[in-house]
Amino acid sequence: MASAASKPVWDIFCKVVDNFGDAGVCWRVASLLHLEHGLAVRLWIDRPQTLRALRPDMDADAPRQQLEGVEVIDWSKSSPDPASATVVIEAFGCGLPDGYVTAMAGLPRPPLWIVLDYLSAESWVDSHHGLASPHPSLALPRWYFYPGFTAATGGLPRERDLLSRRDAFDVRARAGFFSDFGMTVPDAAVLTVSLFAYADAPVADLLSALAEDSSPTLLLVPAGAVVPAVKAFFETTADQTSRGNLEVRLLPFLPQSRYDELLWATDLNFVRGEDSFVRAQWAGKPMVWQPYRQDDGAHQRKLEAFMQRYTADLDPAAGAAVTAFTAAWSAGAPVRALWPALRAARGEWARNALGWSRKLADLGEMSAKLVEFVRNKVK
Ligand code: TRH
Repeated sequence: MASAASKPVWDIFCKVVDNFGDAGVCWRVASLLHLEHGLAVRLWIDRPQTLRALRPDMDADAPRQQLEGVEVIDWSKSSPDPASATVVIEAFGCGLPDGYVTAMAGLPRPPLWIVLDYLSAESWVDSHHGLASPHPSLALPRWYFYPGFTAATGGLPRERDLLSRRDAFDVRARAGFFSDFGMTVPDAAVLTVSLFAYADAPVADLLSALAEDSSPTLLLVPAGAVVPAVKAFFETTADQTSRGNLEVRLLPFLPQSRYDELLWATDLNFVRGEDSFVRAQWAGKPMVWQPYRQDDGAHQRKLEAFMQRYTADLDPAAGAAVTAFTAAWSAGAPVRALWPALRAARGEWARNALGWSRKLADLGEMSAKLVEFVRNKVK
C-alpha cells in the first residue's frame, strides 16, 4: 500500500466514552476503508488502551503506529492537521479539535466532513441519513451518515468475506475453538450460549432458569461486567463451575476476531451495545440484545424498532417469545419464567436468524456506502 503522504487521507476521529463500542466500531470502519477500498486512513483515538483490548497486538503507549495498514494515532498526544485529508469522519458526534476545524476552514478545498452516527432501526433514520448540517459559523459543509437496517440508510459494516468465513467455520474449526480454551466439544444435546451484557442485566435470574432447565446448557462468559454476578451466583471465584443442568466457563476477553468465532461456535448469543450486536447478526445465530442504556429512554425506542424488524418473519409464537424475553432482559426485569418459551422457539429462530443475516447482506455494506457517499459529494 502507498504511504499516507502520497494518497488522499481519510481522518477518523474517535472518542472513547466508555466500554468498547466506540473503539470497536471506529476500528472496523478504519480497517474496512483501508483493506477493502485501498484508502489511506488515520484513526485518531483518545484512548488507544481501549482499542488494545480488542487488538492485543497493538502498542497502547505508542503515539502513532501502523496497524494492518491503518495509522493509529493517540489523539491525546498529537495535534491533528487537516492539510492532507480529503475526508474527515467525526465518529458518534465526538467533536473535532477546534484547531483542526479552523485549519479546515482555511484550506482551499477543505475535507468533506461526515458525522457518523449511532446505529438505530427506527424509521426516521431513512430520512435523516445523508442530510446536510453546515457548521454554524464557518463555511464548512457537514453531512450526517447513519448506519441502519434499510437500503435507504448507510447499512452495516461487514468484511467482504465475513459470511463465507462464517460458513466455512465447520465442525473441525468449532472443535478447535473449544480445544483452545481447554474444552471438548459439547454434546449435541447441550445448548451452548455466550454472554456479553451490562452489569444491570438480570444475570442471576438467567442462571437460575438455565440451571433448572431439564436440558443441559454450557454458558461461555468472556471477562467483563457480568462476571461478578456470575461469581456471586455460584459463590465461587473458579473459572469453571456448574449447578443443576448448567455448566459455566469464564473466558478471557477475546481479541475482536476471536470474538466472532465465539459467536459462530455457540447456539445463542447475548450481546449488547452496537458492535457485538451487529456481529451477532452476521453470525446468523439467535441472539438476545441489550441496548446501551440512555437517560432519555432512547434505548427503549431503539429496541422496539429493532425487534419489529427482527421478528417480522418469525412465526407469531416464536416472535412473541423472543420479543418478551429481550424486552425483560434489556430492562433488567425477571426472565426466569420467560426462558422455556425462548428455548422452545430456538429451531424456528435459528432458521430465521440465518435468513436475517442474508437479508441484511443484500442491503449494502457500510464502508462501500461511505465511499459512494463521498464520491457523490466530491464530484
Ligand atoms: O462495549 P459496548 O457496550 O459499547 C457501547 C456501545 O457501542 C454504545 O452504543 C456506545 O455508546 C458505548 O459503547 C460507548 O458494546 P459493543 O458496541 O458491542 O462493543 C463491544 C466490542 O468489544 C465489540 O467490538 C466486540 C468486542 N469484544 C471483543 O473483542 N472480545 C470480547 O471478548 C467481547 C465480549 C467483545
